[in-house]
Amino acid sequence: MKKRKTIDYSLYFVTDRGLSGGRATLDVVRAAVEGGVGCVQLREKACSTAEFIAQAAAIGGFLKSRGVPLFINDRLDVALAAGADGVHLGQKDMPLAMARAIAGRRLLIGVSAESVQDAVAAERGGADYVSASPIFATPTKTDTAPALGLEGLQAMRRRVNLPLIAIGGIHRGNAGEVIRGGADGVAVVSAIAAAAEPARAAQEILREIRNARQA
Ligand code: TZP
Ligand code: MG
Repeated sequence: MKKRKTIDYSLYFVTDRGLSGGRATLDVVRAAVEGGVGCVQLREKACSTAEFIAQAAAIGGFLKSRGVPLFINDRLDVALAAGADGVHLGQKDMPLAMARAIAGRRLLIGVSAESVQDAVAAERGGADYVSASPIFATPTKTDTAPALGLEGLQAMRRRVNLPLIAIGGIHRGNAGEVIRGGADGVAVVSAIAAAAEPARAAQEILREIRNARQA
């Protein structure tokens, strides 16, 4: 898909081949989409550039047929080469201004914010969404800034109008409180990638998100 007007950030799945128990990333993505995720981010930290592009093209082809956008973690070049919908940049990745100068409006750009200042800068710099990172400490990624907690999330919410997506240690047991804390959506890795039944896991997290919105 290319730049549909509204993106459903409610449940955003970030892939991790190491946590997928030997299952192909495409198969886990299929199940996650069946379970209702509205965004997928392909996150590959170790494979070759050629393999990253091939994976992105294959997963992007499937997602396009489902109207679900594909974001690429870190790598603007891979996102452009594979025709992905967006790129997700951390604070140590390519600066937002450079990424926007290269990609223009061809890519949506999401930025990880580790502080209120990061989030405000991302909004001013023209990001399409901000992810509050990490909300809770998580074994999936240990080289993070200190956990923001729900208070840190609320502080960000007060300062940014962009879609705000919470990541880090989120699962069905705490997704509701994260939404009530001001997040527009939650991003998860292990809660879906490592689940025995990723489709069901996604459905269960979505149910918590919807219940929290109604509360
Ligand atoms: N960025 C901040 S925390 C994190 C990333 C990619 C990992 C989140 O993984 P999990 O398994 O959902 O806690
Ligand atoms: Mg990064």
